[in-house]
Amino acid sequence: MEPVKIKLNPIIDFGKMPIANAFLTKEQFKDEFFYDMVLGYDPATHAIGLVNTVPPEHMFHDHYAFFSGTSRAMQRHFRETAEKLLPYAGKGMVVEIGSNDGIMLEAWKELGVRAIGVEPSANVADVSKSRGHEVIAKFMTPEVADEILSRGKVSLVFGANVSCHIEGFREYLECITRLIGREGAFVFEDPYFMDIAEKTSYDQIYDEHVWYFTLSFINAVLDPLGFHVFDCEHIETHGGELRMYVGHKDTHPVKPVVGEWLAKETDIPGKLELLKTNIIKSKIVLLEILNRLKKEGKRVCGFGATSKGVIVTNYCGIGPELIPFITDTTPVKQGKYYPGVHTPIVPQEEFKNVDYAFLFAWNHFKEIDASQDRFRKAGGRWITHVPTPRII
Ligand code: JHZ
Repeated sequence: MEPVKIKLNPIIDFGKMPIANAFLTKEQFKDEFFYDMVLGYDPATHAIGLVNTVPPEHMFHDHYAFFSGTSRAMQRHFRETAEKLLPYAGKGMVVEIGSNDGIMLEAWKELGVRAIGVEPSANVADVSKSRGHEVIAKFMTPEVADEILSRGKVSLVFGANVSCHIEGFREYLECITRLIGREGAFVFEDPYFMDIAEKTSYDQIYDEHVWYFTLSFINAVLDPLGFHVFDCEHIETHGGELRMYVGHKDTHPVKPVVGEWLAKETDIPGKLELLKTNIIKSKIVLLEILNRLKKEGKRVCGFGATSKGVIVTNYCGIGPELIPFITDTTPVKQGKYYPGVHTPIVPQEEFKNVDYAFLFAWNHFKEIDASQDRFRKAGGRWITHVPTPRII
């Protein structure tokens, strides 16, 4: 069968955006990289993705700023996921694409399963190597697939928040289907387009996220390869994701739940149009809130220097005049400036004497709220823009 061809028609134009994980020093302001961020749709395959992409080497390198292990809740999530997927680990190896600092490799190790990580961002890969994990610090390519297969049989390939980053998605799935063969499984979880549309969580759209997945799109790419999604489940991480299970059509019969989710994926063009309108509304209401707080002389800061917050601040034009600083627990982000708007980032210890904190890390709300009792008790209030801008 002919491999699938994807042609994205522009739908939502966000204007110029910086690289979301490129935290800057003052000296780097003048050389900052911007691109036109436009979301597109292909009616033939239901692909939703970025019309203009940033070369991967600009985003994933030896000074990558996102460390998965910064959230306790995510550590628990990956441990529970490994336990759940244990039956798929079979007698072969597990391969994790985008293994970052080894948060999940650690879980496999504890379960006594051999797992190999593939992680092109050398600095985060080094953290996991230093913990004794087997990691190939490269992008996933046919050569890397050969290298893995030379080390042993693969039962399970897993990827969390990485598959949507890969521009050559068809070639990527070709590598993965070769790794798992007719018997193995590929399980991946990424932000689900239906959640983004429902929650107006437009801040999931940024340079690293080349694709916004639906089941319909994944099946369109897999079909010519002889594979399909045979199971899926909705999970709450990162604001709502669909975990999909991929296997060969002859060996993995489709479970009814897949049909149930597919049935919800109707009128994607209509949902994109609604998203476009809601994003504009969201910006207006958010700016009203922040401008009112400024007039009232309230002290506001940002909480969590996330990739997502880079989109909210740049798209809405929220600079240090509205949010003077952002706190974050990640050492490599501290002392740097937020991409595009150049808001200073400070350690979380400096989260004090604040009336309102904008949750750039809204997806970790439960964990954050539970850890910031003092802020709450002192009368502090959270601001969020998901699903609509409001003070919590
Ligand atoms: P968080 C990144 O997105 C990039 P980001 C990537 N493209 C992706 O898909 C997701 O991750 C998975 C800080 N924090 O997880 C730590 C606190 O300061 O929402 C992080 O910098 N205090 C790979 O960046 C940030 O917030 C806290 O109490 O949008 C969270 O980033 C907690 C819990 C976090 O991912």
